[in-house]
Amino acid sequence: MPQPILVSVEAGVQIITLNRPERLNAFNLEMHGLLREALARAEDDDAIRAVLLTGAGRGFCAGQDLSERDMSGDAAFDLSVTIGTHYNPLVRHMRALPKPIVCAVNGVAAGAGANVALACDLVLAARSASFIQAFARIGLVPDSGGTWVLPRLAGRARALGLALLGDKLGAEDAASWGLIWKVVDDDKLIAEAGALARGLAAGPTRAYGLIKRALDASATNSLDAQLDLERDLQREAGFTADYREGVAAFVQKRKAQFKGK
Ligand code: T3D
Repeated sequence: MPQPILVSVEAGVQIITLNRPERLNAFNLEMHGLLREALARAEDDDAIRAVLLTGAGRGFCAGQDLSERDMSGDAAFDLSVTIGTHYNPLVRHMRALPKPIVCAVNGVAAGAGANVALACDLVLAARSASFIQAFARIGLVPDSGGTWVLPRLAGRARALGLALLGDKLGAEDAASWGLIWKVVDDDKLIAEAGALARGLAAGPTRAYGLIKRALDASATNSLDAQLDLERDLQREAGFTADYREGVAAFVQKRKAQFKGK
């Protein structure tokens, strides 16, 4: 049986490919487990300094594998179990990972698949890709952080439109609405996302982790609290070898050689 995710490491980038193309890479339990392991390795292994997430085949990810939900009997599903055990820890881990995650959305991203993509740090989408908050189509509520991230990125009106209607949002609109970083021609997506991830993997990893923390905290902090946090994080950044290298390289008019320390 093919592995439901493929993981490799190249030039400091951990490449994770969701690999159930015949199901548009929908999440099953095995995929959740392997993804969790991959992210744990990305966190622990100093040789990994960025993550690139993408999908095999024509889709990025169609969310929960609905064929795992057998509706033939009367049994009720307590969906808080999978959300609490798999999706929430996944999104929390991605947001808290102290290394940047680039997402290459190669095709349709639906349901939790859309919101997992939006939980990444730099999202590139192929021009033909799309995002669908498919939940209401099957009587559910957006999960995996969708109700948090959508109004913050796109505003309430657009978030409600996406969530209530479950319409397909094309990559160009997703970019112009501020949901993603940029749109790339289909045949250039992987090369461009890979180059971006390799650039990040050669960057000041500790500072990147602190930047993620600062921006995530800003969603709930007052300006006062955020200023204090920036002071504390800058203190931490100022103690890194990469800060010393960055300033030395600037003064010596050369390219910085960051080590991620
Ligand atoms: O249950 C819980 O634990 C709660 C958690 C919920 C999180 C969620 O993500 S809920 C939302 C689940 N996802 C969806 O509702 C999306 C379902 N898929 C679609 O609406 C469509 O497939 C797409 C709009 C994404 C793409 O449409 P299209 O026409 O390009 O492709 P298709 O023909 O529908 O799909 C291709 C194949 O993938 C097809 O299989 P087949 O007929 O060729 O054997 C289809 O059944 C399969 N597939 C697509 N999505 C899923 C799926 N199989 C299982 N689960 C899926 N989510």
